Amino acid sequence: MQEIPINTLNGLRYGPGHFDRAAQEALVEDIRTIVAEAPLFRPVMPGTGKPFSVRMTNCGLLGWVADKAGYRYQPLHPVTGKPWPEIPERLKDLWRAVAPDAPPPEACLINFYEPGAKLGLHQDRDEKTFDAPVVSVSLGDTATFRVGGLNRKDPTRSFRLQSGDVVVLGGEARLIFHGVDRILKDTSTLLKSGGRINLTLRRVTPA
Ligand code: MD3
Ligand code: FE
Repeated sequence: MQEIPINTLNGLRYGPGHFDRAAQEALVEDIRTIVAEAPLFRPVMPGTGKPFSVRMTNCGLLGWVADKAGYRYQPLHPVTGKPWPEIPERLKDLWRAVAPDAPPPEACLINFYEPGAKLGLHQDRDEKTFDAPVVSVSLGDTATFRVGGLNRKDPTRSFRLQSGDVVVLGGEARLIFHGVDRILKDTSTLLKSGGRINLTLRRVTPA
């Protein structure tokens, strides 16, 4: 894992190709099982009700949801009313490897990007603790991903995230603004119908 300084902030670590093709295929199988139990849903912006271009689901004790009422973590799927499926063992292994000092992850948000989907610049601040890092895994088509600073107007840089890449956002970088500008079509053969999956493992409550 290489440390990438963001202006002067420490805590963004990048592991290009962390998962090889076989491990990526195994992760996709894990995700298919989860999605069969906890179907993808399309969140809407609180207040305006504008739909996200990204569809989502979760695994873990808690899942992140967005609806007209707000953004929050909750223990039940918003459509089925069932608990989220468990976090797959190979993702718990990843967390232990890259965040050995953090308590176990409570949530894994699964984002599914069709070509054309994007995620505007935002901070991840719905958690009740920012002590643990956010750990991200990219699968499928390459994304151009943007990271800024702690203020929305800070300068941003963009990176490409490829299938199998892992990013760890901790320390001073935990609250930086970030987003996904675009998905580069036909850049991976991992997902039969194309698109991109991003997994983010999160600790939500203090240990
Ligand atoms: C966390 N996902 O789900 S992950 C999100 O590629 C989200 O789907 C993006 O942002 C995606 O909230 C990016 C990698 C990432 C990058 C910067 C971060 C996660 C981060 C900065 C702070 C916290
Ligand atoms: Fe985010």
